[in-house]
Amino acid sequence: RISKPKVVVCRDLGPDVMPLLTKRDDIEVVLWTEDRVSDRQWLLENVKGAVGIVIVFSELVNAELLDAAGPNLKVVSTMSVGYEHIHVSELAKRNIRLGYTPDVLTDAVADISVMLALMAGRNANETMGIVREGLWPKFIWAPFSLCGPQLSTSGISPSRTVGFLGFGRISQATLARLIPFGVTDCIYSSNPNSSASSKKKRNEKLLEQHPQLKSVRAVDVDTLAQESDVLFVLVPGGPSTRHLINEEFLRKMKKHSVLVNAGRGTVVDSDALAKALREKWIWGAGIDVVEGEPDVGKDHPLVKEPRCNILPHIGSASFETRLAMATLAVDNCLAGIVGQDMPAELDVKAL
Ligand code: 8YV
Repeated sequence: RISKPKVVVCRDLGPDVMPLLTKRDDIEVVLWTEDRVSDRQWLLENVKGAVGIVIVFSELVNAELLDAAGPNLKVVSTMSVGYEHIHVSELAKRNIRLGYTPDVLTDAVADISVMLALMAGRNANETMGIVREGLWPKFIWAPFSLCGPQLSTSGISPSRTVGFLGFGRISQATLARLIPFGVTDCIYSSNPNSSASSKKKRNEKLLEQHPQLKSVRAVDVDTLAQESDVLFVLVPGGPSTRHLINEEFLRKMKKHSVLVNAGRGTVVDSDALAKALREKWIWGAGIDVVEGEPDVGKDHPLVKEPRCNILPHIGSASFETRLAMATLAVDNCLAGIVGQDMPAELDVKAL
């Protein structure tokens, strides 16, 4: 009996997507079921001989895993736009292709970024705590109690400058959502390798797309810290962006500013952020990703800060988006194992 090419799938992708793999008779599908998920050893044993792996963002794809798979492996397909968990140089060395899931999650993550900005500015976590703990009946109302800085700027409040650390698809979709709030000024710090002329072109295009915008500027990191009223961290992560938001950065931010991180946890130094909130260097934070997640228990320094609004990495967690991501991850894998163009491939040799 000739064995069929094996594809290892590192999570049940649900009843709409799994059949795209399991109904095929030209591949063998090995599913890493939820009860085995923390069992790396099982994965290392079962990945042996696979031609493709469909993986999620919480699984490390390193030399150990690739060696365990062996020389048949053609494709790693991650159900994520981020690739911090993937040692891309190890893939490049072995000529293994990488599929990922950009675009389909842009709207969902931009939605949640705006939600976090509103939650952080208007003290959602802190004030919901009052209700949750049964303290509302005893609460003595005063005109300025529980207030926070307003995001909308229509006449009664000064114009807000929104800043973006990283200015890719999700940042630009977030900006578009903020324009109806009256935001007119945008600053960003992005890829140091992109040229001044390409930034200029991008800025002009954005001003044309959004006539209400008065200015879009590429700035250095210091200016970003000093001028942002709301700062969105939307960079991919990895060693080059690790702890870009540290104590020094946070000390430069405005007292009424809000920090949102829906990119990668490693970009923000958690201890520094907890200190910034505790000592009121900034107003609040809205974060969907935390360094060291999911080990974020009740005693985590950020969980203890009432002005820190934390979500457990649900930026892309809408039914529509996860369905599109899972489908794209499978399509990438199926195309890659037979050497075809993948719908969304990252060039591992260029990264
Ligand atoms: C998901 C993400 O939670 O796409 C990413 O990079 O971090 C999130 O969309 C994750 O990808 C699910 O695997």
